[in-house]
Order: sequence, then structure tokens, then C-alpha cells
Amino acid sequence: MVSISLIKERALAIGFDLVGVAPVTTGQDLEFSKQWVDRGFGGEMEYLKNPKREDPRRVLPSARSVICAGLIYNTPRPYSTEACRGANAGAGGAQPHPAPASGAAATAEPDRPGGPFSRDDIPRAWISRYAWGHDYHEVMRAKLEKLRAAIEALAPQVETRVYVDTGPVVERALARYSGIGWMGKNTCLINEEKGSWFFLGVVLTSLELRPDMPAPDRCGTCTRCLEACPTGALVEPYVMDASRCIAYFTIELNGSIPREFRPAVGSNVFGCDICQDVCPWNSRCSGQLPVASGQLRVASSQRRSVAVTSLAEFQPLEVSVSAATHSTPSPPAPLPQGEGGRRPGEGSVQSPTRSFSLFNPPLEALASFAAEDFGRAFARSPIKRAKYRGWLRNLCVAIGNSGDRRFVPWLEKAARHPHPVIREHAEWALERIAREEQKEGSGAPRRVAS
Ligand code: B12
Ligand code: SF4
Ligand code: SF4
Repeated sequence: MVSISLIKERALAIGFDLVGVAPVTTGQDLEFSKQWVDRGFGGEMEYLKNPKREDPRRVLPSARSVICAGLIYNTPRPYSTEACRGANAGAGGAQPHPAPASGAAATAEPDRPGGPFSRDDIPRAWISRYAWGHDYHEVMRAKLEKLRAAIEALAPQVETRVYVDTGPVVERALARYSGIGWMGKNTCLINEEKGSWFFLGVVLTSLELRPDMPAPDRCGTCTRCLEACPTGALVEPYVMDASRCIAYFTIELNGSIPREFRPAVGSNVFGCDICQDVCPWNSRCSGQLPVASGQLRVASSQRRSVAVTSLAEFQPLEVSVSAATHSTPSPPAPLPQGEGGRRPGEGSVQSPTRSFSLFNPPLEALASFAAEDFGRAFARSPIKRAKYRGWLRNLCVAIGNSGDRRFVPWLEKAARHPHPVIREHAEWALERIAREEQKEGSGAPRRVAS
């Protein structure tokens, strides 16, 4: 009999922050998952219909236990709900959101010379926290392979399969039985000590291991995430309609972002962090934490801070664009012709480059990426999943929501793009900026409601 404590020891030594064991049978959850897809909550994510997801033994018939591992990706940077002219402060974007619990204070922001939240009035974009660094699939996969090797050294006859969002396995359904976290009302797995900014990986194994106790639900009466979600994607506690989620629109969806949701996308150009930003379990300071009984307790005697990682791979990447295309002030950038090539004379390989961090980057800098910049900068980043076309589409929405007319030349170029989805989003953004200007002219407030 292999000692589970030895396996856990190896997992922690490899660098995982959390590890637990789940039984392979979590029937009720997997049934929920199927019904969830049947109700259309998965939108166009066809891979969620794979019947193998209904039982992990369809991918490994000998599976008896699942080792679930978590890896923190959080770095000590402000949240999107705090950032200046960021995801949730853009003109006409999302409605104001409640501040994170107990006024999570701004930490020194090392990326910007101006210091924390420098009030430079530059329209900024928000890239989801999980996508600031290297692609987690690669980072997790390497660690999971080490764990698999360690297990095989302890039990040579064992059969294993490892997954990190790389196969037909409902990872959270398994992980929530492994004791490493409970499923929050925002549908994320949350760990009482470390918060929810962690990735999951699973090792299906033929070993019969004693499962850990599931973690108790600590959401209590809190409903911050449901109230903060700008698109109403959390249709009820613990249930997300992914076809309304900003992460789905900006990462998974290939076609048009539905018009009615575009204002609420705010400045989110890749993913969305809002329902985690507002969660008190991700608060940096001590404060009021909900408990299962539904009462609030003041944790002043139990100061806690959400876990952060020092892994180099998850620190915000510095990306560069040619200075010739990254002109300040506007017009911000040449929009690529066709699928993105620069026009003669616009930028060159020899041009000096300017670099910036993916933490709350200037919208202008992102808009200055030609297709080749995109391919080069994001080759090892999860952002490549959006593809350059999706990137341009998302930028059109964020630019429209910025209400900043300096982007009009960029949008006019985008409105001539060969791809109809980009053209349509650019036209929408131009109209939105024009409407806002009209309102300004009439003395109405600058922000528009829809
Ligand atoms: C599709 C998908 C998405 C979709 C849909 C998200 C969703 N909530 O379902 C979109 C694109 C919106 C998305 C967004 C994000 N995702 Co995602 N996503 C996935 C993926 C590929 C499948 C998830 C899935 O099956 N959803 C269907 C629902 C029904 O399943 P579930 O939420 O996982 O819930 C299970 C259980 O918790 C339970 N359950 C849930 N509700 C209920 C209710 C009842 C009554 C019962 C009985 C059971 C039950 O059963 C469910 C499954 O059977 C997984 C990887 C994987 N292969 O599992 C990553 C994964 C869930 N995503 C992850 C991450 C990091 C994100 C984002 C943070 C990225 C971002 N910032 O943009 C956001 C978070 C948004 C959020 N609030 O969840 C991590 C989650 C880590 C964590 N700590 O929870 C995962 C596990 C990837 C990984 N390997 O790390 N994601
Ligand atoms: S990720 Fe954003 S859009 Fe999606 S449920 Fe959370 S707050 Fe809502
Ligand atoms: S914000 Fe509140 S309800 Fe939502 S997941 Fe966090 S503790 Fe639970």
C-alpha cells in the first residue's frame, strides 16, 4: 500500500501549493455538469459535450483515485476592481463594483514608475491575472509529469493519466472532493488559507487511496460575487451561465460578442477577474470573512493575506512592440492590413522597441500590436488562445468602452478589416464613442449606460 503522505510530500516538494485525494466517483457533480451543458450554459464550447467527461474511468478504466494539485498564480498586484481607468472603471463600462473586502489596500506597484495606480489618465486594459505569465498548461504539465514519475517510483505497477485542462475531465468536480477547497458561489474552487488564485491539475491513478475530507463551504450569506458580476453570468449561487461570462466572450468565443453585453465587458481584453477580486477570501488584509453559519466574523485577531507566488513563470511578462508603431500620443497604432501585416514604412524590425508589463497595460500599447508582434509576444502565454483576430475584436470593445476619441483613426482602420467580425466590432466602437461625444456636447454625463 503506497503511503498517501509520501505522495503529498513529493507533490509539495515539486512545488505544488495544495494537494489532496478525491475518489474517482463524484457522480452527483458529474451529473450536474451534464445537465449544465444540456441547459446551454456552456455556450459554443463543444468540447464540454464530450461524454467521456461524465466519468473519469472512460479515460482510464483502472482509475480508483484522483490526486488533485493546486498551484498559486497570484502575484502581489492590485485587483481589476481597484485599477485606475482599468477593467471596471472605463467610461460606460461595467457598473461600479464593491471594493474588495476590508478595503484591500493598494500594494506598491513595481511595474510602473509612477507608483501605485499612477493617475496618468491613460486608458488601460485589463488582462486576467492568470494570463500575465507563462501558459499554465506548460508550467502545470511539467510539475504533474514530475509527480507522475514520483508516484510510479513509489508504485511501479500503477497506471496514471495527468490533466490540466487538457482532456475530458471535470477538474473542479473532482478537486472539490479532495479537500483542497470548496466551490464558491462564483464557481471557483477556494482554499480557506490561500484564496482562489490557483490552477488545478489532476492525476488519475489506479491506486486505491483513502480520500481526504471535502472542505466545508465557507461562503455563508455572502453574495458579493453575484452582485459584482457585470453581465449577470452567475445566474444563481454556484451556477454560472458561461454564455454570459466575459471570460467566455474574450477567450473562448470565436464569433461576435453579443452587443447587449459589450458595454459590460468594460476594459477586459482577455478573461475577467471581478468575481474573484471581490471575494473576501482573496482579500489581502484581515477583515470580515463569511463563515458557514452565515454570520460574519471579524478576523482582526487572525490577520491573513491571500497567497502569492514567487514562481518566475507567473510574474507579469514584459512584452515589447516597435517604438515606431507605439507612438504616443495618438493615433495609437497602425491597424494591420489584412490579418495584420504592417504597411511599408510603419514600424520596422530595426526600430527600437518599447516594453510594458501585462499588468493593467495601456490600451494604446496593446492596440499597437501587429500580427507578428502578437505571435511573438504571446507564443508562451495563454493569450495566444484568443488568436490575433479575437484580440482585435476584444480591443475594439475595450476601446469603444474607453470612450477615447484618440482611437478613432485606429477604429476607422479596423472598420476596413477584411474580417466581418472585426469590422462590425469596430463600427460598434465608433458609434459608441460618437454617442458619448454627443452626450458630452449636450452636457449629459460622460458615461453611457448601454
Ligand atoms: C469551461 C471552463 C471555463 C468556462 C466556464 C466556467 C465555469 N464556471 O464552468 C469559462 C470560459 C467561463 C471559464 C472561466 C474561468 N476559468 Co475556467 N475552465 C473551464 C474548464 C475547461 C471546464 C469547466 C467546466 O466543466 N464547467 C462546467 C461546470 C458545471 O463545472 P465546474 O464549474 O467545473 O463545476 C463542477 C463542480 O464544482 C460541481 N458543481 C458546480 N455547481 C454545482 C451545483 C450542484 C448543485 C452540484 C451538485 C454540483 C455542482 O460540479 C461541476 C462539474 O460537474 C476547466 C478545466 C476542466 N477541464 O475542468 C477550467 C477551470 C475551471 N477554469 C479555471 C480558471 C482559472 C478560470 C478563470 C479564473 C480564468 C479567467 N480569469 O478568465 C475564469 C473563472 C470564472 C469563474 N468564475 O469560474 C480553473 C479553475 C481554478 C479554480 N481555482 O477554480 C480550471 C479548473 C482550469 C485549471 N486547470 O486550472 N472557464
Ligand atoms: S469572470 Fe467576470 S463575467 Fe464571468 S462570472 Fe466572474 S465576474 Fe462574471
Ligand atoms: S464572494 Fe462571497 S459568495 Fe462569492 S465566492 Fe467569495 S465568499 Fe463565496
